[in-house]
Amino acid sequence: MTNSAPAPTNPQNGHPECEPLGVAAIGYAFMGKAHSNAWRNVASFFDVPALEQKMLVGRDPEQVAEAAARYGWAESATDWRQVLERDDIHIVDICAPGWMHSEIAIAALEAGKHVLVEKPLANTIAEAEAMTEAARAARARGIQSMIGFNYRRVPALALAKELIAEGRLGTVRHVRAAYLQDWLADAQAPMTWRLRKETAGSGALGDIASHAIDQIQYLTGETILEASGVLKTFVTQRPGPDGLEDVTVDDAAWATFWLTGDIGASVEASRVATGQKNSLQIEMYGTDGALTFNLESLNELRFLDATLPVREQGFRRILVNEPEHPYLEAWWPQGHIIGWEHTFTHQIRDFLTAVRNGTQPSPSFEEGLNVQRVLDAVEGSAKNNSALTPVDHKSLAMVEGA
Ligand code: SOE
Repeated sequence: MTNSAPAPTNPQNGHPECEPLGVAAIGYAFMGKAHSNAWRNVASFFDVPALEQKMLVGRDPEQVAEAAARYGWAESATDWRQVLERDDIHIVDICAPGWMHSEIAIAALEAGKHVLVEKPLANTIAEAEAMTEAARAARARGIQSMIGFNYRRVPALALAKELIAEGRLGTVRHVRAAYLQDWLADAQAPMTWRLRKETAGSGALGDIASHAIDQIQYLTGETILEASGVLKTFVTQRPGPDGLEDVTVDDAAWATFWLTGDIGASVEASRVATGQKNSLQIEMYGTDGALTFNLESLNELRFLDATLPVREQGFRRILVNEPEHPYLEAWWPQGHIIGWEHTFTHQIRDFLTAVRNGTQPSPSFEEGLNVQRVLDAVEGSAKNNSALTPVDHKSLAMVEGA
């Protein structure tokens, strides 16, 4: 920042927000790498507060040091508590496995750090509730928090949200979503933390159905009230470092939902869907139109306008790559498409904008807790022979409290 530029003021706590904002990330594997790339690039494309990548934290000292050097972090550490002691670190980005989210997030918020955390919010409802309470208390002190449902930042899905909000689908009645991967189709695929309940919370349900559930509620603006579900573990043991280990989470999940607004929805999630690599499919059907999307062609949205004469109707492919589409003015000339990693850059752009303006970024921890409650209802239903199960929102104020 130049000396002449005024430091941005945080209207909620009245203190000038320090610039550059110091950032630390916890975790350097898949998500840590994706987030690091976004922290490194965001200021090259978007107007965001000045930031510095201060510290990357991970368990293995050599690997985290190597990752820090490669991903542009000034320092590395093996204990996340070091981050809390640093006055020059203002933002903590939690990319560690789910079982670590609540302890780190609550401690960071209490230490006055803004927090971004990967989805799902936590492994249990109790943890997610404690995080949400901590986020509320911190918000009152001008400290912001956000959960990383990055697919909200796919331009085609952000456009879908705009079209639905403008009423181009009329009354939405029916939603279908599927999130299909195949990295566990091979029974010899090794054990990882993602396959243990104590570290991951659940399997395909929390890891990928959570994205579909978030999208259904985000796109429609409605809330899931009831769920019924089935969970299945097809490969019950997998090779670990010390021999075969029990898999304690689901390989696949099926759920049907009923939402406010009288919308019916279904979600399928699988990590054993042979041939499907990372296919998040969403279909929405309304009285006046329909939309379809597939993450494997993420620059495209298909839209059918049912208000046209029937003989002219048909799904149109919109190449969502024009400067007037969400986020795209910042990137390349039209038609020079973007990819999956850009969603994380958009997410950090939105998070930093909210931090600068002293406003609550979305999705909030309340929204993360809401998804957690839906996941919990699906698990409860699956244990109870797919019985229709109310989503225990406690009160809808909890959902709307962001
Ligand atoms: C990140 O958004 C994420 O949800 C990962 O955590 C999943 O494992 C991935 O496969 C989909 O994206």
